[in-house]
Amino acid sequence: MSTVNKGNEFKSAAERYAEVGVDVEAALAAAAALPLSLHCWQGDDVGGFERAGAALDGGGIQVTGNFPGKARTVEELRGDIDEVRSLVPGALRLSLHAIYGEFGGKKVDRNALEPAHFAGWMAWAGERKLPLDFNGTLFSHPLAASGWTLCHPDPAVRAFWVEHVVRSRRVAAAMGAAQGSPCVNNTWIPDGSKDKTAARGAYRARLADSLDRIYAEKLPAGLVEDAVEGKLFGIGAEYFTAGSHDFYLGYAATRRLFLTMDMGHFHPTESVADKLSAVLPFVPGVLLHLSRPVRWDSDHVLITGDELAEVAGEVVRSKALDRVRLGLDYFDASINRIGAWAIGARAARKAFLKAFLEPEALLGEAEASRDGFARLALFEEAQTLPWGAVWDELCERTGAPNDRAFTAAVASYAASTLARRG
Ligand code: RNT
Ligand code: ZN
Repeated sequence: MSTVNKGNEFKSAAERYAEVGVDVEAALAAAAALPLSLHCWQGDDVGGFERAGAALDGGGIQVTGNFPGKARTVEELRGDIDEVRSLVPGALRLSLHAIYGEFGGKKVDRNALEPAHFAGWMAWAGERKLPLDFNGTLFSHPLAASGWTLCHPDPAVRAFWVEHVVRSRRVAAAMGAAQGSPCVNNTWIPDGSKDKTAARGAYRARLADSLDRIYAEKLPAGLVEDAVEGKLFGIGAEYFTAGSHDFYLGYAATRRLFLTMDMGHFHPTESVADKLSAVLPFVPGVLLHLSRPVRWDSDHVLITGDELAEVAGEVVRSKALDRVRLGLDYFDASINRIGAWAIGARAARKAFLKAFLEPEALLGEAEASRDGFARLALFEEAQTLPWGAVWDELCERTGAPNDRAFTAAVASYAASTLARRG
């Protein structure tokens, strides 16, 4: 680990930040305490454990690459998650998909999901004080192969998926009860049509009806935060996606649900950062899926950049941290999966650290005095303030590797563990 100027760099960074009225210690504490929900599905390319060798199939999302070392069992995936946890500073949660249940070698269909299938996960996570979040899985299944689930014209198929999400909510409630704090239960469906449809309204009416059936079950208070995730389009659903952002904004606002906004689910020039303050007054909360679209919803590994910085900045400025949940959502099988997972989570943590280091008071003054030049100059100054030294300090204090040591740590796990996998 590089020790050049260590200590001094942080000290001078803290002094530099003090000049612009920023308390570095407060920013470090806030950034470390902010929970990021790791997505289990980066570990095995959205495969899950319904059967050996299960793979992502359909749903308009894709994983590309076949880098060796993928987790094949729940034990391997848990080992990988522990490794990622050691590489990422600050508070973490873990988001599971329904297909990651432990089904004991039996075929358990999605409409037969039980909290018992997640008892192993709950025990494992409980030992680590790692709160769980949950997602029903409405893809990679014969009854989703047509591209329709909750909107399917056949009432029997709709009922199957309604039952799946009802049961997913019960699993989430069991997690919430076990961990003593709410489990976010996110629902995303792939439903859409490749080409023109004359029945947009009918599909969406069925979606609203299916969702109403799902949320008709009142769960005990404080266990679950229900979230719905819209989308612009998916592969094979380019023309029409039933669960669009507009649909779910209206649905979440009227049914009092969390609205999920995934950074890859909008037109390229739309800004999730901008949407945050537009939707927060009207929904109980927001779940953000932190991701990186490259030309489309490609779920590239999250890295430091303007879009992530703007989202983190707006989350912090919103003063609504109690109503914003942060989830990661990217999957890349073309590079070391552990490295990919951890780069993204570290980038998210960095972005929030930088946001907590924003010269908030000075910006507020410039804003209040309507001094547009001073405001712009401050934003510009913030770009080159020495936040890298504060990031190194966060890593140091939490026992996570700094960026220099990070690559070697990933390589060491690849050599000791991943290389043994077929
Ligand atoms: C798909 C959504 C959804 C999924 C995960 C696997 O476009 O972003 O969140 O990525 O549920
Ligand atoms: Zn998402």
